[in-house]
Amino acid sequence: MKAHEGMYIDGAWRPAAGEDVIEVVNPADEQVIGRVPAGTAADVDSAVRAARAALRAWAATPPAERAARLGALRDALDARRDEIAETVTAELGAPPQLSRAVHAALPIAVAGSYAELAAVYSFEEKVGNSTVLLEPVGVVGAITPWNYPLHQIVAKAAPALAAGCTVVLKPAENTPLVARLFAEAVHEAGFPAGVFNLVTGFGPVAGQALAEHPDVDLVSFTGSTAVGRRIAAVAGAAVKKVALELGGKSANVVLPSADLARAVNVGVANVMSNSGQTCSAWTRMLIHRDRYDEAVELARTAAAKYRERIGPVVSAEQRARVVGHIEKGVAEGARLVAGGPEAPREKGWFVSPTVFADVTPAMTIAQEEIFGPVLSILRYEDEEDALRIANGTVYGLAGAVWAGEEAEAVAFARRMDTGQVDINGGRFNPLAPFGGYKQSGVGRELGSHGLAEYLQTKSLQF
Ligand code: TXE
Repeated sequence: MKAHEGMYIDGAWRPAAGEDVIEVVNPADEQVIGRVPAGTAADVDSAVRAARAALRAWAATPPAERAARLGALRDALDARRDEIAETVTAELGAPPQLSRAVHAALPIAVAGSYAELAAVYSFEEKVGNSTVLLEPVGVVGAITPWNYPLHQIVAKAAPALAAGCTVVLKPAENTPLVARLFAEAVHEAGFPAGVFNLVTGFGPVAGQALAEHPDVDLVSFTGSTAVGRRIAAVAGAAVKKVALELGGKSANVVLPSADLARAVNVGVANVMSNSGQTCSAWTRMLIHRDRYDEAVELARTAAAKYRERIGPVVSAEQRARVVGHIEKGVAEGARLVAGGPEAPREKGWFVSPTVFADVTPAMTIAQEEIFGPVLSILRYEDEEDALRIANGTVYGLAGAVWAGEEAEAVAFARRMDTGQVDINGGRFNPLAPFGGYKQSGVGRELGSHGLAEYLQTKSLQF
């Protein structure tokens, strides 16, 4: 098998229908590191057929057995921990430490959480004289981005499989190698043939074919708002279910009583991590006018620490997009206090850790997702002003509030139009639902809320 070593369909690696390949490039040095098939509608169709054929038996498999397979998947991923980290470093450009601590560790934890959840989840409820059965939605088409390549896959595939759905995955074209590792782990974990299928390919070809396929019952998509809108329109026309996890422009609200140095340092780290390619990143830092200058100085110093440490962004295209936003920030009158549009290295798609001060809420850099290491610091007058600014974008994915007392931060967080808020720093919880208010998306991922997305109800009346 060549062209290029096939796709995982119906329990085996099978040759692609066509000859086209995707060249995978290391963003840090622009070298080609691998090739995978560029799947077409024919490959998607084979995968969807396999998923459909496997559905009834998998849906009828006792949850305890589904949980056991997920536990084996978690272990198979764990056994590949180093390989996963190395692969993500190679195809995303993430620094090795980040790859180990986040890109490998997080999805292993999430797979483990669904192994546990599937074992205890109640797939039947009593409501008065009715029994409500929670049944799998059916064949899931999962379309994932490159920013946390394995996490995005596991955050969809694990709850779908736990629910009893079967899956066809179309991962991002920039990061298909870790998706292949995932398919190997699924195979090793002993899932029946057809329960999970992988089709690599480009978005407008393989992705579109999957979203449009009439035999897909639910499309779960994470990516750009533009593509999300298109998928929602296609799904809407076919009355197909969708889950969408789209962009963000999250506010990091530092209330006057907060520990300013800690809030700013953690805030800068949050934006620079993964070179800013995080949908939930706190890209707008909101500071009270009395502490504004001090905060800007702290942010300038903090950003400098990332100059040597930061990885590249994923592609030349992404770099051009980020640089375009930085140039727009300058043109619209924001004050550059760190970084800027110039390429810091000759090779690789690097962007300097960039901080803008004197950003006003109407500026493009305060409204649009940049998806690069760019922080905007905005000034607010009082709490009401801070709330207006925080809620003043089309997005509502995440955010943060810092205050001297937790209760004060929580009171503010209750008024934010957003799906997740970190209180005085917060800590990642794989069981907490993640997803957007407003145009940041539809549906939730992770934990039992993430599992519920893949279930539909049937009421038996007695
Ligand atoms: O996303 P795309 P891109 C945002 C971020 C970034 C921008 C562009 O702001 O700068 O999107 O990134 C598949 N039908 N996010 O261009 O194109 C594609 O193959 C079906 C936010 O990489 O949306 C990939 O698998 N599928 C974000 C996936 O969609 C299609 C993460 C995402 O790619 C398709 C990534 C089509 N017509 C980017 N076109 C987040 N929310 O985390 C593309 N795809």
